[in-house]
Amino acid sequence: MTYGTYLRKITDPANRADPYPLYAELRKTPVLRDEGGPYLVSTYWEIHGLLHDPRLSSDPRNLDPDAAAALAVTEEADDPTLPPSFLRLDPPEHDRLRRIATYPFGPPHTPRRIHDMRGELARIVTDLIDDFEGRDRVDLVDDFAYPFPVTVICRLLGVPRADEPLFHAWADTMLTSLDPAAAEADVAQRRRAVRQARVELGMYLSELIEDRRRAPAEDMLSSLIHGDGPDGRMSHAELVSTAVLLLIAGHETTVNLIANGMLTLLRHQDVLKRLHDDSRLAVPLVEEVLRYEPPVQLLPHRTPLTDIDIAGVTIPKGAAIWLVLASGNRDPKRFPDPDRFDPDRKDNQHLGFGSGIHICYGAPLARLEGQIALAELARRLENPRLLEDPPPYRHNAVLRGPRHLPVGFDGVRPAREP
Ligand code: PIM
Repeated sequence: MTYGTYLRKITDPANRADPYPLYAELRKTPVLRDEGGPYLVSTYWEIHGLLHDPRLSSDPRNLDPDAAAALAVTEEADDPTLPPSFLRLDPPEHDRLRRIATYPFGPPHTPRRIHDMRGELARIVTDLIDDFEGRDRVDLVDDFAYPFPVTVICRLLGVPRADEPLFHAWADTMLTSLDPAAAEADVAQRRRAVRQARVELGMYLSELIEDRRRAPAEDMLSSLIHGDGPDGRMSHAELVSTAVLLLIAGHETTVNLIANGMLTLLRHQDVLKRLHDDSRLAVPLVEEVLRYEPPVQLLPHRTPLTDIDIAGVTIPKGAAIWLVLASGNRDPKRFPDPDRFDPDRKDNQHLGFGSGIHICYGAPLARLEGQIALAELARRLENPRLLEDPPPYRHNAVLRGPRHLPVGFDGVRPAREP
């Protein structure tokens, strides 16, 4: 598969800080065949329709060989040691695994799991901001937006926080499979690296799962191993794949939600001031950040199980489809004045968490993490300001966010009494 002009532009680092004019151009052709490459879908209702269409598969094994050839992600599908995670499976396998993973994570079986973490999340945030005292500038990515969700997902799953340097390196390598530019560079070499990283992370988590089998603890891995619902238990290999997914997803996306959120607030000081005065604004604000600057910009490698007619185009079975969520979020046919950042927006049914059966499993946790993080930063930092605008961005065009976010401030207000 080749990448056409548009994918080249989307992945061009020069467009990373502001890809939105490019998306506006894309929307002139809602379903666009990118010069022999993937079909790019960029308008809200077309993306929404496809996300709810059972003819669209998330399993890369359904891509025709041409479309699959350039995708390092097919490593996950080909890996003989580990089955694909539910992110890359269709019903009924997807539904069974996601349901089992939901028992220890949320309603109806564990309705208070995330709610009960509120105090713990607030303490982690307080400690990180306390460490800013005596400084007049920080990197909000390295000093806050990254360590916060990592600490949370480690505690939730039961992964030792001290092992972060180890799994961070594997996670980074695996995420290059989502980077269209990287996938084009040296496909064979990249596939090997991605497969190797996934195998090593899998072996690491497999050992941890064996430990918990012998000695259960109060964490999600233990619940997944020992819990028994109407769907039964996962096999050991399914458990490992699920743990790989949750660990990576839980720590590589919320960092961008928090960093994109702070960047947007620092560019809209009136909204920052409102949040400082009333932390309840954090709830609609996080939804607007998810619309305006979504951490997952596009969903690559979906494919039709049969020819699909949409917006006057026939997308053939097996073709690669890329759903540009961030473009749908700026579609004026769905959101009035879409390029305006407006936390008071009504009817904000954004695509930041996707939609349909694959809608973000971690959304309740991501929302709470985003709300607490942004509210506390707004409350405690005195006169915060951007030191670099735009900040330097990560290479990845799919999981988009600043690599660093240098912020200056005049002081740190005291923490709230616990
Ligand atoms: N990661 C965490 N939530 C969603 C993701 C994701 C979605 C699509 C591609 C890559 C990662």
